[in-house]
Amino acid sequence: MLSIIVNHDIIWLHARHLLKAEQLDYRGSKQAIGCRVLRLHIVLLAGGVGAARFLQGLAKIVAPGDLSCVVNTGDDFVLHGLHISPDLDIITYTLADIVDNEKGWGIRQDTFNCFEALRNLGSDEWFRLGDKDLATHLYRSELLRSGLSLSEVTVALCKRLGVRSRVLPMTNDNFETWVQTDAGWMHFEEYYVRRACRDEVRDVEFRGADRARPAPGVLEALRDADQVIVAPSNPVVSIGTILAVPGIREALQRRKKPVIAISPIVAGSPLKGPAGKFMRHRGVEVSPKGVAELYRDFLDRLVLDYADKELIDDIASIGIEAVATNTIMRTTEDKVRLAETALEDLNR
Ligand code: FO1
Repeated sequence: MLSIIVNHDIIWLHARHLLKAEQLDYRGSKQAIGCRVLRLHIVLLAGGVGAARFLQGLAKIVAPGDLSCVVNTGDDFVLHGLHISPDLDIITYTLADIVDNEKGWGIRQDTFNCFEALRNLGSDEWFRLGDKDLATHLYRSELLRSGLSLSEVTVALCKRLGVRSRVLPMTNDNFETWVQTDAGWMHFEEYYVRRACRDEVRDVEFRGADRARPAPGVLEALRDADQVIVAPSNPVVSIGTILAVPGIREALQRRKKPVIAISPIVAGSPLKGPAGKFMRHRGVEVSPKGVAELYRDFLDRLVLDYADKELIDDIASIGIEAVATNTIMRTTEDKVRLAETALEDLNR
């Protein structure tokens, strides 16, 4: 056994031949001790904050070059003429290890001078763009205006931020999630941030879905991955959007290798956010069983919380194996353990 000290982390690698330059800054953890280093390709279907928390664990046990994230862009919108991609940024900042862990979005220790100045000018600001985050949006919007696609801009941003995993927008085409409440139709971010998810959901539309094409590399990644993991994100408006891009759901259905999901619902409530309201609107129960039903045509295995272990047989009755573990991610150790559970199929 060989030990290497990298950035004060001690990583034990079983196999010397795996000691390649690309792994030297791969953030090993105590959980990696005694584990083999995975060399298989993993694809994560990801929304925003919930996915990012899970990704923090996954990125500690999968080398950057072996990990791709297919990210929801249904939350994208234009603000002050800038293209905002909330979930792409949360995932990119997480992989760059600059995400604000307290908020779950934005850049750690960012300031909000521009946001405050706009408010002082009387602007009706409701979406808090930090100053450094604003630079990301200026950079992205300028590159988009120069003719680059969202995928190409994301590659450029990842490169600048030192992210070596692949971050793939689900589509480069216009796709927006709109929500109808008693207050009328509104963009998802307006529902989520401005109205703080307080209204009941009357209807949901994925505008542009029928014309959207998967971004380059998405279908190939889903076809070739040794394992696809569906993050503990909102199954309707974070993962459901990805599945609504024509061709993506079918690519998952065609897979021979496993697709695993982590339930974002524990004991009848979402870990975070309005997933319950959206699942009720979809007519499924707010439970891991409801999650399994939404994914039943492509899912092999569902990881649920110990609190829901009595649902395991019920979920087996719709043809999906369920395993119970602790899915509440408070510490880094919790996140790594959950990622290890999601990868257990690879050891079978
Ligand atoms: N979430 C909020 O609750 N309030 C905000 O002001 C806010 C700003 C923001 C800026 C950039 C960014 O990338 C994300 C931001 N988020 C904010 C998070 C975002 O609205 C949600 O996490 C997702 O869209 C839902 O997945």
